[in-house]
Amino acid sequence: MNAEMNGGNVAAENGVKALVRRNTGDEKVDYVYKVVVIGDSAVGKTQVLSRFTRNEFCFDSKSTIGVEFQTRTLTIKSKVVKAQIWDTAGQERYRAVTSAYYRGALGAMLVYDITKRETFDHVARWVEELRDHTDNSIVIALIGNKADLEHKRAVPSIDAVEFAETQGLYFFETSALTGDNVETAFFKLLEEIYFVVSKKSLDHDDRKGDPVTLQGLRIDVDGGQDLEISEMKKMSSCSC
Ligand SMILES: Nc1nc2c(ncn2[C@@H]2O[C@H](COP(=O)(O)OP(=O)(O)OP(=O)(O)O)[C@@H](O)[C@H]2O)c(=O)[nH]1
Ligand SMILES: [Mg+2]
Repeated sequence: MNAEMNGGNVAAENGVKALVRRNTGDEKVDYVYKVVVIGDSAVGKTQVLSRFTRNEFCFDSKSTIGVEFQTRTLTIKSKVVKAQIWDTAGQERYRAVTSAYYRGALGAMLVYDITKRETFDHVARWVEELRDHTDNSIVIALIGNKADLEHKRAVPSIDAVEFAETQGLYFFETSALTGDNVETAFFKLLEEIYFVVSKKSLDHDDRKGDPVTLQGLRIDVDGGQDLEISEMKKMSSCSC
């Protein structure tokens, strides 16, 4: 298990300030945000993630087994934010990991396939599961993926817009294949997480003595390789 998973997870749980040291030299990371990607099998979760973190796409993507995460570091409002994005199988039979998977998540990408109506019909169930296992301040983006397959569309955008509005979700249609909107969706999600975390910190400042742990905790993670793709990936099939 890598250093980030041992020490960084604490940071991810609360979006607290973290200093992650690497063997290759010191790199300051202000925040580590854990984001989970969920949705039915084959909607393109792994490929959306792969597009965002590595700018890669694979046509022959295999179903994910187990859990893996990938990271990408970016700057939001002059802060260095490391997005730690978790991916798992949409298939029921692999979904025994639920609580551990959701623990500490500040954001979620809920993906469906615009060409498969049933993947959209299941979205309400996924939202329920998220609400059951995460903090109610979690930021959720509903993602209609495979937007390049317009000729096969089975879910009108308006249906998703209405659902997103009633549930308070952000909504984007993306294509992992062409890359359309993938960056926009992740950036929006991460920026909103930044605002939520900042607001919580401010609220905490206003209520002195409240034992909220969001502020003032600095974590030093020494040594070890800071793997960009989790060790667990080794246990799972390749995404390609
Ligand atoms: N045309 C098109 N195909 C896509 C897109 N995204 C993913 N795919 C294809 O859809 C299939 C499933 O993609 P995955 O990313 O493996 O799906 P998943 O949601 O991770 O599936 P599980 O791991 O089983 O839960 C693969 O054949 C991908 O190449 C997209 O935006 N457009
Ligand atoms: Mg997958």
